[in-house]
Amino acid sequence: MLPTPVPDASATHQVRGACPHDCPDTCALLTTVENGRAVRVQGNPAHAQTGGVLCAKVSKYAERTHHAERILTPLKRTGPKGSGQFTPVSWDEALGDIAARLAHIAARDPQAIQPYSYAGTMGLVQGESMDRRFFHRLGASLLARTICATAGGEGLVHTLGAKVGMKVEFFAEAQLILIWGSNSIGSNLHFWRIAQQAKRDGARLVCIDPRKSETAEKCHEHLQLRPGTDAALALALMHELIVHDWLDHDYLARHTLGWEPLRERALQWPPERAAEVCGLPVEQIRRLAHDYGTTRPAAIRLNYGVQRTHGGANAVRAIASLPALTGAWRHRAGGVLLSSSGSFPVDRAALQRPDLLAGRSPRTINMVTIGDDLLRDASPSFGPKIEALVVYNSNPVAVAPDSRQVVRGFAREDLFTVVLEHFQTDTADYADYILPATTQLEHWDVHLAYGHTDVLLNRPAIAPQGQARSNAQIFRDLAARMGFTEPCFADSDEALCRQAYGDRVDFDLLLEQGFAPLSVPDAPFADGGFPTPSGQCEFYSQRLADQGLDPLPGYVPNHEGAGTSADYPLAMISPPARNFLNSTFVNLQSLRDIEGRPLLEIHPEDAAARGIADGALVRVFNDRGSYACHAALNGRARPGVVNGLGVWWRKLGHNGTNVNELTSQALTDLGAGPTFYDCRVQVEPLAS
Ligand SMILES: Nc1nc2c(c(=O)[nH]1)N[C@H]1C(S)=C(S)[C@@H](COP(=O)(O)OP(=O)(O)OC[C@H]3O[C@@H](n4cnc5c(=O)[nH]c(N)nc54)[C@H](O)[C@@H]3O)O[C@H]1N2
Ligand SMILES: Nc1nc2c(c(=O)[nH]1)N[C@H]1C(S)=C(S)[C@@H](COP(=O)(O)OP(=O)(O)OC[C@H]3O[C@@H](n4cnc5c(=O)[nH]c(N)nc54)[C@H](O)[C@@H]3O)O[C@H]1N2
Ligand code: SF4
Ligand SMILES: [Mo]
Repeated sequence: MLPTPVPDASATHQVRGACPHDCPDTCALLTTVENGRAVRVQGNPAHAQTGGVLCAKVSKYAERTHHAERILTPLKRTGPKGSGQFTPVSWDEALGDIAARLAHIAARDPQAIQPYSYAGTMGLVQGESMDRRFFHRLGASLLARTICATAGGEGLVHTLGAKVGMKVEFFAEAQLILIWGSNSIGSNLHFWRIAQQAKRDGARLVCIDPRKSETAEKCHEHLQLRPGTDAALALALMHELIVHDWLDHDYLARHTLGWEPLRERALQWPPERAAEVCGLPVEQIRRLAHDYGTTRPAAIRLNYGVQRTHGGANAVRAIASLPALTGAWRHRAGGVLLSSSGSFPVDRAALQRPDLLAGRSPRTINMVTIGDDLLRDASPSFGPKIEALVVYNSNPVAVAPDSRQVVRGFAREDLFTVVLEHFQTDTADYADYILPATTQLEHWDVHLAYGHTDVLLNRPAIAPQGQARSNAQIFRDLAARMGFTEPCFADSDEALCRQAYGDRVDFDLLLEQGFAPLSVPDAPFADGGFPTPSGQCEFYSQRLADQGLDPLPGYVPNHEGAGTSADYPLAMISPPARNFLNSTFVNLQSLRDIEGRPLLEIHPEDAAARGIADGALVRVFNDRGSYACHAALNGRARPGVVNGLGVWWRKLGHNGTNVNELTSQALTDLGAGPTFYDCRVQVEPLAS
């Protein structure tokens, strides 16, 4: 058992922790505590990946934790759903009533109970341990946690074999870096620091992004392609590598599967064809191919922005194939990195205990389609109607696509909804009970990362605020109320921290310094050895062929492609605003002041054609809904594409809407992921 944190009430001291947010950087934190209060949160200089630096958002974490609007007691709804009217109740009353309601539903069919969670915290304890045990034991419906990364994840798994790739630190030694579908300055700041070092050492940086992001404007070159056309670009790069023979024939022969058919396909993609599809100058594609084919070492920082359209997984397959054509993997500063999360030896069975299902196999609901699914009646194919929803680590009313449907679902009077939260979010407004959860400064946790390969430990720096309890504690309490007596429901948060990696990670080292590097080879595929079924980099995937899918990476056009609708001629993407983290931090005045107001970036030509001036209030709309925000003619949008920066709280935006009024529940080619950036709209001025 770990030493219990007893913050010395009088003294000033520092506590080592980990940033809990859904961000590739997973920074090591140092929290300064004075008189039991967190007064400052800083980056731990001892942790190389963090380098003592945090982003602007988490630098405000003390402000967030001690925010006047923190939920500090259980709350019970008193007004109509969505009205946000609640009254404080005791834990005893809240837990007793919730357990009784869940037990009543479970007696008929536990699958009518739906957990809904994502990565509000990425902690393994507060995100995927006692909660899963609870729902497994109950036999509740399972949740496909698809809202972010499954398309790209599947793309990687079907090419490289797992969510693995280059070690991020070696990008510093690359001579060419493609920053592909990533606004690193906004969402992967610590990678950007490494890229800057490479730049100082002479590397060329190329950004591939439909938006002229903060990152794009600081790279040597920006390919401002249409959203969802990356696979076409990657295939054209392959075309040029082939016709100019910038290939590593030895690497192709020894470490790849399906080169012949891929070669044939790529030869159908001359740069002229891709230029047409991507909306890029053909010369720019030729030059990129030349640079990629002739520069050593060449590295690709691919990120999830590339996989939020219909063909997202195929785009990732195509891009992840490139380093095997040139043999870039031979060098530790060559290859591709989308995610490193597959490197972490997490013992998920120990944490989540799927054995508690005891032979039952409940249905799985896709979190992307929660809008439609909440409105579905019982049927043989769907199963029971969803009668209860338990939401934690997520704010679906703000972040899930097609909000109008999501709101209709959450507004159902016959739906019993429990929300574990720090704040009264858009989702919490629809709860029957809101339960106060601890923040990262108040609980134990242990972390993996998806942008580096160090395990981090989070110690609580301060006591739980008000009556807040950790997620794990809340599910432990609910389990007790439901009469679940298995010993695993007694495991403490500290015990769960240890179970996450068992003896695969040195826990004493974690206790001592707060982080522990995994031992991962510097150049993981220098000599092949991909974790695919064939051990090769699989251009051709037999597993995909067996499912009747295209076994080769291909260009899959957007659901809402160019010319599909005269009424909605503009493509819209909705990448994150830099000072918010998805919908987290939107309620922090200091950060909201930096972002100003909800924006739609639009190209001056598209604005002029509609009589829209910079700063004007506009209505953005399609058949799904209508969103009011301000036009920004700031040079970041390309013609034909508008950027609706996300993800504002609906109640803090204009007319109680946000950009997800417009996005659809359509899914990606693989991984059943969302297609937030595959969306067509029209824009018109709105009289204020
Ligand atoms: N500040 C901040 N940081 C964050 C987040 C945040 O909300 N705010 N969110 C976190 C989370 S959950 C995630 S998943 C990551 C997301 O971070 P990333 O993985 O980087 O993904 P996005 O921010 O969605 O998009 C990155 C870039 O891709 C561009 N893009 C959009 N469509 C396309 C396309 O079709 N092709 C190409 N090539 N580019 C495209 C966008 O314009 C954007 O500049 O960041 C994490 N970090
Ligand atoms: N239009 C559009 N929509 C998007 C995106 C986009 O780019 N454009 N990005 C998508 C992506 S990539 C993602 S990952 C999703 C993210 O969507 P979500 O996972 O819902 O992320 P957040 O909006 O950050 O909400 C997380 C919530 O968890 C709460 N929370 C944090 N820690 C804890 C804790 O310890 N306990 C409890 N109980 N609660 C906690 C926070 O207060 C916050 O309200 O959004 C998606 N939605
Ligand atoms: S950069 Fe990412 S990991 Fe680091 S503090 Fe900010 S949100 Fe957390
Ligand atoms: Mo995400």
